[in-house]
Amino acid sequence: MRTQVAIIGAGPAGLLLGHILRRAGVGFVILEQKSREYVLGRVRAGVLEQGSVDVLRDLGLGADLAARGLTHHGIYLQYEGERHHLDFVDLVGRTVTVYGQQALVRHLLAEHDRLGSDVRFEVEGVAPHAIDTDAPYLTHSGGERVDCDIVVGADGYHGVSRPAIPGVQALERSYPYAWLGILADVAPSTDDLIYALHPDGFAMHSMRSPEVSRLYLQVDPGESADDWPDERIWEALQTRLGIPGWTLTEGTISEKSITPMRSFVASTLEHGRLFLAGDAGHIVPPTGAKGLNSAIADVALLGRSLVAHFAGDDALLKRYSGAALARQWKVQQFSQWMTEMLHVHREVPDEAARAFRYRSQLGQLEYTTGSRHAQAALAEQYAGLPF
Ligand code: FAS
Ligand code: PHB
Repeated sequence: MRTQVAIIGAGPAGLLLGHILRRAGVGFVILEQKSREYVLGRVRAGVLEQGSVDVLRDLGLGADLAARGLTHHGIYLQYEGERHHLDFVDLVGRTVTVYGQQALVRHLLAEHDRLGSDVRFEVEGVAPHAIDTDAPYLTHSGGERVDCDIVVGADGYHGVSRPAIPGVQALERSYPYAWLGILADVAPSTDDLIYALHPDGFAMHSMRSPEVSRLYLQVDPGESADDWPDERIWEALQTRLGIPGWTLTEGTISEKSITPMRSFVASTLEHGRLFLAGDAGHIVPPTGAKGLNSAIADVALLGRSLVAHFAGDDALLKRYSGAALARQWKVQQFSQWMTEMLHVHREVPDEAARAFRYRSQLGQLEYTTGSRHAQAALAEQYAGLPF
């Protein structure tokens, strides 16, 4: 078959890019290795920056957001039994919206189905070819060849597109902890998200709806969800999130998963006619709620660039990789700062050094919650830098 843009991956990046191209009348196909059910079943990110909400609304995807999205005016930072609210509207005039990645993927896929987009699931062995010529193409185990003008790798951290770039480097670091995330069928016990540093470890209270809570616990990287029966999870959440006069209401846990913590940025998001977007090009630890938002930021820029390309103007496309990576490195430093401030660093071997590190983190939190300037800097980055 022949099309204009061949997209590898039907995660949020691939599906949103397809939506942008379709609105501009640019032909595309999306090839996804997993099943539709698997893609729809993944529970991941939960918070959209103001810029992401604006992009989705401008693309006609605002109805579901308006119906399900929960507008939040800020977050709580908690440490040493104190909970401090940062009011983003007061600080920087912006809000964030709690809207699960699952809801976004579901809505995007429903739109593609409604409009008859060519989104194919369970396509194995996808491989890009001739990406440094003006006639790139994909092949896959089904024996088909997909000729196209542009290939987009929206295939995540473990995809095939980044390795197809000769000499691409991955600048990365890992963290000595992971997150155990749960979905619980219980109304959230808080209005805004709570990020808590506790001597036992980090904990966070988020949500998906007025009836469903999303909570996270810092665990050691080698642990599995099997090591954490429900009782142990709730006991740890009560310990790490509890403060006098506040109750964490428990409920049935419907989903449990462990997310490793890593930071990674590819040295380039392009090679010839191949462009990377989303996790294929970069990963952040979820503490700053930037993974999904970075994918949306990439795709908003790449989509506009590709539409201009097919209209005969390559100026934006030539700038895509540099512009997307410049924004990503600002996101990386914020995610790293939030992560290192809010997690217990048990990996530090020496007890005195460990105690110093923890007390220094408390100093960061005390300064941040005590300074309007520091709060504004956090708010500006959490609510989202300009696209
Ligand atoms: P995705 O990984 O979502 O999608 C890539 C798609 O490409 C997948 O469907 C995959 O099956 C497909 N694919 C891969 N290789 C392929 C091949 N060879 N052929 C065809 N298809 C292929 N972010 C947050 O902000 N907050 C969070 O709490 C959070 N939690 C996360 C938990 C987990 C377990 C993971 C993995 C990520 C989490 N993230 C979180 C980040 C996450 O939301 C990503 O940023 C987001 O999914 C990025 O979207 P995509 O770039 O589309 O990549
Ligand atoms: C979530 O709701 O899944 C979520 C929220 C904020 C984060 C990470 C995850 O920083």
